[in-house]
Amino acid sequence: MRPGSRTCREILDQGESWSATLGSLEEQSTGLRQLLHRPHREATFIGCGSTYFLSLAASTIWQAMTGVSARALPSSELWLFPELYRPAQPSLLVAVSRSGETTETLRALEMYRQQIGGDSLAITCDPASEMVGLASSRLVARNAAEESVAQTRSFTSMLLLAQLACALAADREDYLSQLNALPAFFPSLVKTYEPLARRLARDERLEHFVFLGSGPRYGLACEAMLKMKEMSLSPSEAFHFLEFRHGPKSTASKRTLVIGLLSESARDHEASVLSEMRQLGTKVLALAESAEGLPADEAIELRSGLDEQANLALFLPALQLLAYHRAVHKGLDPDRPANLDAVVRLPA
Ligand code: F1P
Repeated sequence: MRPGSRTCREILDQGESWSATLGSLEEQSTGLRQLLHRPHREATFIGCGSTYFLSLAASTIWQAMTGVSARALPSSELWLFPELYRPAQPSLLVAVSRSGETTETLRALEMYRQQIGGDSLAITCDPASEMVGLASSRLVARNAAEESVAQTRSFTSMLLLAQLACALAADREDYLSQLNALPAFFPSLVKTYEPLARRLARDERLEHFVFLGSGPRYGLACEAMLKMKEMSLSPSEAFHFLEFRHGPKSTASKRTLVIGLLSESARDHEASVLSEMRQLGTKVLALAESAEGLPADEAIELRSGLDEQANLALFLPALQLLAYHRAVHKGLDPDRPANLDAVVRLPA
């Protein structure tokens, strides 16, 4: 089997996972609406690695949609330091895990049930996982689990589930229909930008990758950074857009590719960071609804016309392909990242 062939297929099949997952909401939402409509004072999203980054993105959307205070934590923080993170009651815990078997997430959920006692929702790809048995309710992504270690289609499909939960909690039919529009944009996005991802991945002048995002796009920037690290073992970092000026820019050089995931509402402020980085000699790849007027060497235009809180999943496929092609170009096998297991299970 060609190195990386599984990962490549999983990235390219992603649109089908989105359609299947979105299409399953009706059947999955019985009972869930009731749970999500309870008057929670706080929501806490937890996960590990990719699913922690997903939690970062989802918690900002939750707060914006519902007006209920929401935050994201690595599962280990909630498990090991419950007194530091005790949520206001009544509260909702949203545990996100592809496998539903990661020890830290299971321990955090158990601790939450025993010591805090609020509602909980599991978002996963595995309906038979231990996490599903521990939570009060569940949302399961369809056709989204991977054979590969690195999360690609599972990440975006579980992100969609978290966004669907936000729409249900806030009774936002308009947001639901925007989410349902996403799969239609996938094929042309991948077709148009796969060659760009491959070309940039093969550019040997580039050896440092910096991913920038604000709001929910910060979580996506972190996830894109993790893909680059896991698959291609390349030095990569993620920052909130404007934070990059506060120290990290000292590492910027002509060997750096700055990848900006632009919002609509803070676009001008974010663009000025990109412009500054170009002046420092970095190469800039901008991802935005439209690239018109952006200071970028290369651009990926989403052209979805969707709200900036709805179009999130569209930012990731090209960046997953960038990491995949970089790995293959370096002679690595993205299906088998170095030193990694698909699930981290800690001894009892
Ligand atoms: C979380 C995770 C993955 C990562 C790694 C180990 O798994 O951190 O994001 O790629 O291989 O596990 P899960 O709890 O979402 O199953």
